[in-house]
Amino acid sequence: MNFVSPPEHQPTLQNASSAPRVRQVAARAVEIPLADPVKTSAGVVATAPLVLIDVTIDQGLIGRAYLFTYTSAALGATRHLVEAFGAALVGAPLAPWDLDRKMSGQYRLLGRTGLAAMACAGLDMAFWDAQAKLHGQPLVRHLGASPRPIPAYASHAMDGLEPGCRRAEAALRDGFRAIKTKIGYADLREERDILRALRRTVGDDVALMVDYNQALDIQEARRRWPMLAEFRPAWIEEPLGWDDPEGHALAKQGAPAPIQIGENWFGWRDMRRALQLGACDLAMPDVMKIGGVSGWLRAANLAEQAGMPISSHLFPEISAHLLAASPTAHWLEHLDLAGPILQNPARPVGGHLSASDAPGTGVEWDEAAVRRFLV
Ligand code: SMN
Ligand code: MG
Repeated sequence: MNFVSPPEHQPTLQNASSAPRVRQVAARAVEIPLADPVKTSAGVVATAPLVLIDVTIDQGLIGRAYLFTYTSAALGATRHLVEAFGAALVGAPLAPWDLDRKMSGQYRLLGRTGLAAMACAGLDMAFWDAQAKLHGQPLVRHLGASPRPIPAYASHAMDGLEPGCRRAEAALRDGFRAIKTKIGYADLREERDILRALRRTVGDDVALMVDYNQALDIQEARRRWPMLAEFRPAWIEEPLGWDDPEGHALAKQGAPAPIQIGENWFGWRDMRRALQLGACDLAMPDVMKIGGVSGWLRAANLAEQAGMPISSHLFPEISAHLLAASPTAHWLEHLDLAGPILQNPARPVGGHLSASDAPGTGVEWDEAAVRRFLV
């Protein structure tokens, strides 16, 4: 498929001289113990290391966003990059598309990937938050869409048989009609028994997504496909390495369910390459790694060109805005990492999450809680 590269959006129409300017960028590091550690085939994520970003523009208005660094080992470096990259933008007009292009140019030699990409994306999300607040609009309305309930799934982990079934029962009681479990157990029979118990627990009408977190190679994937068919998964997520679109295209042949990837795409070009290679049936960019709001909008454009459903990865607060503005919106992942330090944590109702109708993204810190978790 020949994709038309998403337009490098024209500079915002507002006259740069009239636009408020970026005055200060602050980044704080917190680490929040998780009530439910995220057990994956790649290890256990027991805490949420987050970088909290505050971008102050003229008139004292503050744009906010957070980044999730997966491991505390990456927390300090990411916080430093946000502050260093932010300092280089002080004095620039608040125009998110222009600032996105500026960051891409400034760090072209470094390479906008990895922690550098994450830092740029965090600033981008904060710029868009500030821009929407400046216009007194929720981000979704600032993007030209209306808030609406987005179907959300409860994102669970490699919880084992009994704990996994108990979590699934609790999610059903909370109104979810879709649940993701992480798999990649060493023993295929153990994996089969756990999925059998989960499917029996949730019944046939609840969507059951499975996430291998890159655990398999192509031979093992083909070995597990017949077993998986029994459980009719809604999707099979990241069976192979995130950076193996060719392998995913092979694994997709004969797979018993749609292949879902995207959380590890750094920027829209990774996504375009995967789609051109036929690597997946579904796309789930991570708003941080794909490049913030600017990156997401490019990704949503690519998904629409390909007629591919697009789902979110983490970051439920901002994702509820972005999916409502995405033509092929699919599922919102509900896995609450930042809730303990937010004034208004994302709380799905009846298995759906609507964007906050407060100006911006609705991300506002609970400062007393932030102080408790500061690193
Ligand atoms: C995931 C989420 C959070 C931490 C590690 C892994 C996962 C997902 O890949 O899709 O939720
Ligand atoms: Mg995943």
